[in-house]
Amino acid sequence: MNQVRTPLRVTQWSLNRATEMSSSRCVFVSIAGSLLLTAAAPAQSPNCELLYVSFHQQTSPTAAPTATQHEGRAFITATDGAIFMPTLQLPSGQSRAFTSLGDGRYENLVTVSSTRASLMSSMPSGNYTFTWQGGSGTSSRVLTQPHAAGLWPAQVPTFTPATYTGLQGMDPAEPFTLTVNQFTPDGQANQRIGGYYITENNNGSEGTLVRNNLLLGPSSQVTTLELPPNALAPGRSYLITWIFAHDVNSPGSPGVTRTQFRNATRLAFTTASNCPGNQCGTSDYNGDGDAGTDQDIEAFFACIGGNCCAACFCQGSDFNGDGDAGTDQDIEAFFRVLGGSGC
Ligand SMILES: [Ca+2]
Ligand SMILES: [Ca+2]
Repeated sequence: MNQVRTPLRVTQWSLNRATEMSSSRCVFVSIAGSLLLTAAAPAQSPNCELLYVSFHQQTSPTAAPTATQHEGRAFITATDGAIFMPTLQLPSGQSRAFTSLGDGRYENLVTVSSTRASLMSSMPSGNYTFTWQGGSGTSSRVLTQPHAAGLWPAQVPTFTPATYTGLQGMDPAEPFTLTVNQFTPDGQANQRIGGYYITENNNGSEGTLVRNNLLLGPSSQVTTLELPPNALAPGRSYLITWIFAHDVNSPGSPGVTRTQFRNATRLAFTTASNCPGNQCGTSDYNGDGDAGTDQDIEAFFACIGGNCCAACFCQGSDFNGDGDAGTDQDIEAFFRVLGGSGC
């Protein structure tokens, strides 16, 4: 199975980079670098990409996901040497600066739109010129995006009723089978992406990436993927996003100079808690495997203060399990257990 490499960073967009890393490099054109400079320091060949995404939210086992937002972004990613001060020129002639994401990636959020039509209007077909400074001076590459209306997947990912219902309160200690509708890629697409990723749910926004199972090529058409046991933590809220995407290489550009059109459907769920609620804590309060350390004591008092770490005792500061949190009795029980006694 041709599985996309797990990204190092958390964001939705880093997943895009993960797909880039599996492809070959793009061609480049040196503009200002002299022959001497070019010979002394080969020009870089960063990846240049446009990403169009229609986000959908699924809030019912049976109703179709509804579009929530449409975004257009551009990325330039160093592959073989540092690049500096990259800029993007839109088909309109407008110039945009990129923002560094670290580790060689630069991003420009071109537009956020309420409809797909306005997205395509703000980020239309045409020539996008990526320019950067590097070892050979100033270089640039033109990405031609020929699809005025986009080359969107015909289907929007939709979790089956059983998957939607089963995810709510699922037991993370057990494997879980995720199933979505069929994805039939357009024949014009050079490459497809399907599959899912899961992040923590920060009040509806994507938090830390906890699992990435995006697939390239023919594998992208699978409609069932398994979430293995213990990939998630109990009693936590997550966002799962399934993606159907077309990757389209720019005509005449043999490498990573390409455009991706993506339908993404997001679903919020909370795993079942396995916290007993009425038990005594242990001397490894912070759950790092070491019992009775200074860190355990600090974590316990931080939790009493309202800041309980994710791996800490699941009852929080109700150490003695009597239902009252952070009392003198909890503190006394904590130090008794730390001293090797019972609660
Ligand atoms: Ca510990
Ligand atoms: Ca208590």
